[in-house]
Amino acid sequence: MKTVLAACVLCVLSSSEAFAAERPNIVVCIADDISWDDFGCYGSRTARTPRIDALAANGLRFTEAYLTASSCSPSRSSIITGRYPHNLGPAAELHQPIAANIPWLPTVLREHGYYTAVIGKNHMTRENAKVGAETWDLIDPGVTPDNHGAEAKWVQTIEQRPKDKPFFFWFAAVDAHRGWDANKEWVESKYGPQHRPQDITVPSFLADDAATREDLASYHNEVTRFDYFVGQVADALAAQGVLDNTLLLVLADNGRPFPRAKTRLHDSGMKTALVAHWPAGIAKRGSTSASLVSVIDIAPTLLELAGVKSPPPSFQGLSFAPVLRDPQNITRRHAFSEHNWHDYEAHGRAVRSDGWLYIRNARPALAWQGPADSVRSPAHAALKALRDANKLTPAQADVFLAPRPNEELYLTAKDPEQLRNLATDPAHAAIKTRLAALLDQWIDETGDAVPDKLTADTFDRESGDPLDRSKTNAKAERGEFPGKPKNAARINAPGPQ
Ligand SMILES: [Ca+2]
Repeated sequence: MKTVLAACVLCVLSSSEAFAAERPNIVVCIADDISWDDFGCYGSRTARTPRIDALAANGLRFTEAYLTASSCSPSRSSIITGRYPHNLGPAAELHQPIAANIPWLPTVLREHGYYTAVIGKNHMTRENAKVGAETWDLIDPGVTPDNHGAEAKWVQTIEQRPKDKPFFFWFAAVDAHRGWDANKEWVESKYGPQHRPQDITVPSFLADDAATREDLASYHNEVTRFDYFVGQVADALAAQGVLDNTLLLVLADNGRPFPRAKTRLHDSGMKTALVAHWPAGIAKRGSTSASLVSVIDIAPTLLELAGVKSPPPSFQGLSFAPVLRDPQNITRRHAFSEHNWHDYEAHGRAVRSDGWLYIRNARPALAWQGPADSVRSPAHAALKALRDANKLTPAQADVFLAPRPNEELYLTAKDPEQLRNLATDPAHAAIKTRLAALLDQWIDETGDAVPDKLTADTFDRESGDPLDRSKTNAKAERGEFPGKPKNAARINAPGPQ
């Protein structure tokens, strides 16, 4: 009798209606290719992001949040499963699917009564299976004739949702991925004036010329359009009276699509803005947290807040819910990131700890010139012109550097662009040894490896053009992905945290 009674109570408690009033709704607004410091609330002097700045001013802004990959689909796949890229199966590499055995965050939330939708860029696939209604109630690419940023259907998704369930929305913009469609689709009455090339702050590793400034201005237009639609989401939630108990997260999947940012392990590629807005759940509004966060922590946080008592053991991250309750709380000490194949062969690993960044490169003979879309950009062409005229500064020359150092070590607070490699400085040998040991421990415990035959370049390094397509079938030419030798898709150990 007791068992039956307990089962009934459990049944009532776990019904969606019972929890709908208490469990938060969750909206993740994820931008495409925006570096952390290209938001006003992260100190940009160029970007116009008033709506995200306002969310930060009324919510919580994380100052030490890091991606696990500065590469679109590996980064998104990592967030949605709460796992490191090399623990995803083929998805460690760009455009490749997540191993079939791995549970996804929205599937678990859906099983616990949430209505789930992905609207916009959906760059997450599953091996040998179509991702369908077991994961998402609604899948929509979100593009409309006058909005190729994939943001125009976010508000209608909020309005048309079933009202008897908490919801999890993954609103994924294509802004600010190249090409620059925001310029053509600009609506001044909504987004304000377009950014002017003369007002841009140019990062030190880019060329400061007219073409680069124009390239950056177009990029910032896309950042501002993303900001506008994040604001629309907040307004729609408020209009429906659900803004108070909705956790709204704003972040990006990787750094800006310019040289020395996207695909890099350095902060320009791997650090992300992370703004949390949730009036009912964030104790100190307008605060910042210096707690280290890895984006694999997002899924465990959301599962905890959704009241999922026994989540599948596959999630490797660490909930940062304690930080939402008190921004002084520190949940994570170390954060790890990867650089795997993305148009070009690569294998780099990084650990951040105590304000230090340590990078190890298993393919030091190869330049880290950025992904093919960046190599084809006006900003990259401007650097090539300086290179050919022997006029590169050391910061700019890093884009073409080959061979690269096997190891890099930076004190990021004192060297925000990571231009001064301390890896061979005897004064910092002890910290390097400590970080190298942490990285070794993580590699060992999570089953990372450096296969002999990694996937090779599929684009020309100088021009960014695809290599001879007549020979391929890109699939037939794929090498071994880094988790394969140790079957890391089956390993759940999180490594050092
Ligand atoms: Ca991206």
